[in-house]
Parts: sequence; structure tokens; C-alpha cells
Amino acid sequence: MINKKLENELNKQMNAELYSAYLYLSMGAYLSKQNLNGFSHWMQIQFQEEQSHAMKLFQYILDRGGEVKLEKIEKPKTTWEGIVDVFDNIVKHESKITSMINSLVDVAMTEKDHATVAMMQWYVSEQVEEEASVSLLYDQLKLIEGKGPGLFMLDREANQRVFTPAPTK
Ligand code: OFO
Repeated sequence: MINKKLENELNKQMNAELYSAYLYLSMGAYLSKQNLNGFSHWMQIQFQEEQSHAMKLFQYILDRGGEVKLEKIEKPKTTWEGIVDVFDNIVKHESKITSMINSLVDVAMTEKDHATVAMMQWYVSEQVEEEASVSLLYDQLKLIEGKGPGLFMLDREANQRVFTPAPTK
């Protein structure tokens, strides 16, 4: 059985993952309007991945005999100042998510909840990968100033992305 403090923290993180999903979906809609269909696809894959991050927490709370509490999901932005601005927002957003994950692990350690510490290690590693891949894309987009043939090439590459769900256990 999970204690109430950790149950709250896990529910808060689940809500943050659902907000992330919403944010990427909104970015996907915006980028489609900019005719960047490859990047729109990339965002829609990210939307699915964030949903799976939320569902991993959902299942974990239930497995530990806790209560899943679904809260209101914050409304995401709907417009940006181009693709470079989108990735600038993503880099900042993912860094905030990393801090939230680290704080959650800190609480689990203080509460001596080893199962939660172990489960959360997946998120810790995932954030390293996620921050690295979005920073690389952000740097490449800045290099080409978010335009020209370079943008066309990156958009085609972004279209190749495939969905990798979070492992449920
Ligand atoms: Fe964007 O990553 Fe979830 O956790």
C-alpha cells in the first residue's frame, strides 16, 4: 500500500504527463497549419508517448492499492512564433518535467518507498533521452534558422518517427 503523500505526488506527475500530451497535440495542430506535416507527425507521436507515460503511473498507483485522482488538465498554448519557438518551448518544458521527476524521486527516497524509487528510474532515464533528442533538434533548427531546404529535410526526417510506448511494468 502506498502512503498518501506519494499517492498525491504520483497523481500530480500523472496530470503533468497528460498536460504534456495535450501540449504536444496542440503543437502538432499548429505545425500542420504551417505545412510542416513531418513535425506535426512527430508531435502526434510524442502525444501518444506522453499518454503512455501517464498510463504507466495510472497502473502503478492502482497496483500499489492507491487511488487514481484525475484532475483538470491545464489548457495548452495554441500558437507559437514558428518551429524554432516551438522547440524552445519544448526544451524548457522537458527541463521542468525532469525537475518534477527528480523531486518525486526525492520524496520516495525520504519516505523509504523503494518500489517507487525503482519504478521512477524508468522516467529518470527517459528524461535523459528526451532532453537529448529535443535539444539536438532545437540546435539543428537554430542552425538552419528554421527555414529553407534544411527545414524541408528535417521535416522529412521527423516524419519517420515511430511510437515507442512506455513499458507497463
Ligand atoms: Fe516528455 O516526458 Fe513524459 O515523462
